[in-house]
Amino acid sequence: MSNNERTYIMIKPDGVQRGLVGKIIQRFEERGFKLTALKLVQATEAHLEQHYADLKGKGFFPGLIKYMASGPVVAMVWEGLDAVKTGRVMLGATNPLQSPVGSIRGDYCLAVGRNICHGSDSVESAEKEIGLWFPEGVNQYISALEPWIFE
Ligand code: RTP
Repeated sequence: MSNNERTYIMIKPDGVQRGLVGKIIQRFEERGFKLTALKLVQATEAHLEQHYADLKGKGFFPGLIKYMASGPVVAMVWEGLDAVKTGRVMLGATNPLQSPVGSIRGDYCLAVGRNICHGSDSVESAEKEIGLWFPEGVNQYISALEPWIFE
């Protein structure tokens, strides 16, 4: 493996409410990624404002924060070859209208304001987001299944 990236993937409150947690996790498992961390979190608005700090000032920002705080999210770290880029491809485009059928958003949602999942857009933002959502750390488990088999 030429890299072993980590990406932060989050199932948003609408994805949790609609019962899509299992399906989304299944896609990452079946693709070959390793689940490194997972938890259900009711995030505060202050925490979400930190997560979406780059979007502060956008017209949709207040609505986005309210939506993201409206219920629990599933916070996850997935690890493997090109996890960041492949994770984004698996999610689809930000707007479900532009998301190909076969991607998570292309199969399960319709509106940009209810797009059910988040994935880091670069290795740098992944590390930042993992630190924000898992301040306790994600490497506390020693797996007997090393090295990870992905092919
Ligand atoms: P995400 O961070 O959630 O993975 O989304 P993204 O990188 O694909 O897109 P970004 O531009 O960072 O936007 C973050 C989230 O804001 C909501 N949004 N709403 N109403 C709108 O026009 C609008 N635009 C963006 C979406 O929930 C998007 O995922």
